[in-house]
Amino acid sequence: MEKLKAEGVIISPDTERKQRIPPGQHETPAFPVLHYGPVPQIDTAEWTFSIFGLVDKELELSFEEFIKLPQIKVFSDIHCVTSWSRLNNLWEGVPANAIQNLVKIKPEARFVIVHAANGFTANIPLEDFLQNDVLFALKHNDKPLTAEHGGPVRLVVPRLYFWKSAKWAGGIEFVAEDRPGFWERAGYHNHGDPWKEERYGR
Ligand SMILES: Nc1nc2c(c(=O)[nH]1)N[C@H]1C(S)=C(S)[C@@H](COP(=O)(O)O)O[C@H]1N2
Ligand SMILES: [Mo]
Repeated sequence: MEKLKAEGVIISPDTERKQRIPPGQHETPAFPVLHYGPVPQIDTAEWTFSIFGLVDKELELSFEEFIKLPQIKVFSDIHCVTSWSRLNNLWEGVPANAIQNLVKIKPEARFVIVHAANGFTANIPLEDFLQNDVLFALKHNDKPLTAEHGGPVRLVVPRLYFWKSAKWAGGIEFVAEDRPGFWERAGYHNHGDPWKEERYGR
């Protein structure tokens, strides 16, 4: 951990808890693959990232433009609501809060809707989205994200259950009123804090 810090890696605060496994979870060394529907095969030449909704000027970036943005490394734990936790993940990609340097987010914006392949969405309070350990990951443990795990680009929100970490991300929308996403409409909790066991229901 000290070595990572010295290298400038952002340490997600939950990894520094004495007890790292939240209530009702168990640790697994595996990296299960979990999502609804087929794995989309995304050609980076065609991939775009859209920033829209409550911003001063909507923006669309190509993959080439996206990977030129400043990048960070984040060390975090994964907590899936189905009860597995995978510790010690190193992610690399574009910090979510860097979006603020690209567009001006209007003061009415209170939630972020992450848009992903096949119409998948996840809703996240703006405050949670702008934490310094949230990123659009391009790499996991020093290797490009595989398609199964959400490549080329997935969101990672370390402090919430992993269903908020939308794979195959293609854009974000800023909204004033909350709009429950795919798993939230299917009965998952609207917020999803693993330390409060916000698993199902509101
Ligand atoms: N686009 C998309 N992203 C998604 C999902 C999904 O169904 N579609 N499922 C979520 C859920 S429930 C989990 S547990 C994690 C699993 O990520 P992994 O397959 O890399 O372990 O992805 C999340 N992101
Ligand atoms: Mo999940």
